[in-house]
Amino acid sequence: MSQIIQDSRAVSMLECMMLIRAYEEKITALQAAAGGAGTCTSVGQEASAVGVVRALSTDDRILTNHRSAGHLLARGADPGRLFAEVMGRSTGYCKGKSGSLHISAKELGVLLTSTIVGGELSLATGVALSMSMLKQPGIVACFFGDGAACEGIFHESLNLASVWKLPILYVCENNQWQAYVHRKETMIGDHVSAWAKNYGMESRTVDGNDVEAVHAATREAIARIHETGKPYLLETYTYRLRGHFEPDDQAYVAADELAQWRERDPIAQMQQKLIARGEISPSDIAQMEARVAKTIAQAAEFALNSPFPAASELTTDVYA
Ligand SMILES: Cc1ncc(C[n+]2csc(CCOP(=O)(O)OP(=O)(O)O)c2C)c(N)n1
Repeated sequence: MSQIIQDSRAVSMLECMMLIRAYEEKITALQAAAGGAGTCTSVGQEASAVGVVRALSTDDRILTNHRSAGHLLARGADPGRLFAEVMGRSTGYCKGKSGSLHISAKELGVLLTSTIVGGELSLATGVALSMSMLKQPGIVACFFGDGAACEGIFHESLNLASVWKLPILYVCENNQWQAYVHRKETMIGDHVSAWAKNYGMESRTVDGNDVEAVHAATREAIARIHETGKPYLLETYTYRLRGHFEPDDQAYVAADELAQWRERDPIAQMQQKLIARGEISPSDIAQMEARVAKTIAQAAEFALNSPFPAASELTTDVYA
């Protein structure tokens, strides 16, 4: 049963990050074994997903991009239904018709996953406009990458959101990569947050590999949105540890840069931090790992045993 999770205790956030990592490692392994095309993973970005999503309320809406598994799982998505969706099974969130790139889960308030880079930016702005006009509670959280921020749609969306004073949290996950191109080749400066000023918008960059820092910054950002009635841009500075789209040997990635960011793996960092603070022990981590492994194994089993949609379903639930 899917449910929105709002537990922001450090240990719970760590276990959620571990679940996301295990989910993505399993889906890439299953796809590699089947020899099929893979997904865009968010390995390395788990702290950003969990830190932000666990700060949202049940009224808030989420729109995201092609690297969405972390956002969905942090929101409480059922990993079995997620596996099923990516494997094209009828028990998936969209009856197996969206794959990993277009999942929506209305019951979780996740309205859209967009593989049109930047597409979520204008749609999220539209959703916030509608919520504002209908006087609905809550805000919109919109996740996008540094590549999307380099597109015109980012600037148009921020401009209008500021002019219209929309309740929206733009979350730029600056993972340094734009498909196979390093952001330094396409982006001026290091931080997307600096651009928000031009649109009269408050913004901040936070260490995207520190889940507690992301969580605290998100809570502050949301408080500012409620206080000012205006949008806010939060940049989580992080790194994409796997390739753009599986399979991907990352041959184009500088080995020393990758090694440096692997040293800052958000999950290992959080485990060490909580052990140092005496909040958990190595044996607690082993138990968490076992729990997560069991959940993921059962979820994959559920999906693998689920049927594909019938051919007669081909044109139902599809809009074009
Ligand atoms: C409008 C559009 N242009 C190009 C692509 C091809 N494409 C898919 S992902 C991607 C890179 C996106 O980079 P970023 O927004 O930083 O997100 P990240 O993949 O790093 O999470 C590109 C160019 C696309 N899907 N849509």
